[in-house]
Amino acid sequence: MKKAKKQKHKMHLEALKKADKLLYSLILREKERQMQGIELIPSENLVSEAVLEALATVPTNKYSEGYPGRRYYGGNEIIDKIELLAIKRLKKLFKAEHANVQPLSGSPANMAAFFALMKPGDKFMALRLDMGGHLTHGHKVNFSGVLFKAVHYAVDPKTEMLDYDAIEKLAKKEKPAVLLSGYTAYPRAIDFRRFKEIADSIGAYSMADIAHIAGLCCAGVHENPAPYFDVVTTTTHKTLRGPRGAAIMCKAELANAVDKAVFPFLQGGPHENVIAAKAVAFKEAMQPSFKRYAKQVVKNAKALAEELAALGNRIVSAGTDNHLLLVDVTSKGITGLEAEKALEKAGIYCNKNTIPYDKRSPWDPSGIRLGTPAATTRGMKEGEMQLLAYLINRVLEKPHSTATIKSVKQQVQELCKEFIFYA
Ligand code: DSN
Repeated sequence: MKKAKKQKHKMHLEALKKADKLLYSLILREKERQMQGIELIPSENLVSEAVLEALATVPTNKYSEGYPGRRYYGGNEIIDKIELLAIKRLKKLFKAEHANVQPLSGSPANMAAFFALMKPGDKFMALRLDMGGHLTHGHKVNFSGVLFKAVHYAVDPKTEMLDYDAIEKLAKKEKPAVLLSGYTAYPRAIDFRRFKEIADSIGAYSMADIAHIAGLCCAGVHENPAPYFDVVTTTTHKTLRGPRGAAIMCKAELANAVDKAVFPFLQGGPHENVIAAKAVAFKEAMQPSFKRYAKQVVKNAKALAEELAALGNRIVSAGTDNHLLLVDVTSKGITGLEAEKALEKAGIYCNKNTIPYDKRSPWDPSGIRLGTPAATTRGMKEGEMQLLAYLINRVLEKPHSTATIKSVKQQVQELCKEFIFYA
């Protein structure tokens, strides 16, 4: 296999090493775990040294409740410039009319978006959690299912893909205030234009949660709903490859409602060091190298899915169009939990996941979810994905064999040595 160029990003921890040896050693161990294993959890990625540096800077010291030019504290002249820069870059990146970069994470971003568009008790429509939706898309244990009335659509039982005609029929019957698209474990392209048409036909707000695919959307690898949807929420740390956090984009006429829902309704002081790091990541995502990265993420996911299928694994929906795939591991006679644990021992990280119409429980479902954003950031390509598929398959076939796990772990570590990202 052709060796890829090594990429090395540094972590600057000299003061921490002196001040707190225990914490320093734990952080170092976590870095080693990340470098000596393969991260295939599709919602994770590896940020650049520039993003790491921005995170560890003095805006963390500042209170800045409010928005640029309208703060409840003095001393925000420079902070305003940082936040305005992040907003400007995010709007440009996604061709959005308005952006709020303060949401601390994906769940509060969705909560703020819902409260900008609905009152408690109002109805919205989204995909079921066990078919790829998210907890905040109306699950009964989550605020979204407790405070609002959620109606769920499903994927087609045969194709395991969205059935837009069925969604339209349900939307016309239920007349939700918000039609939500965008998912957390759906491996196929989303027809956002069709969702917008359906929402318009019933006078509903169109909302997309593009947390997983944001990096693909802004790079033009996936349809970007931000220019024409009413509201789009995203996290910043998945395919977008920024710091942990989130953002909301919306039409200009909803700007006030969205901003008010983030602050003062939901959040207090924004984390301005994280907003600075978001601004760095947005700039990185504008570069031609990021477009190449996003294309490679998808090529890698396809290569991984195809090779796993060739080795006899059932891939949900028979493939992938984005950065993730779902493997029905019951096709190998094991469960999702067993697969996750065995792969973890071999240094391959993924998460157990339900598959559509799963007969098993979410705690030990039938599938695993694999994704390529982090491995692609390390520089891996289709050849490495084929090798990974072979290694994953070996573990899935003998999840209880110590010898197999040991041998796979050795091969994983050999591979990782060629793709060190953090020095
Ligand atoms: N936890 C994220 C994921 O793994 O998809 C969603 O919130």
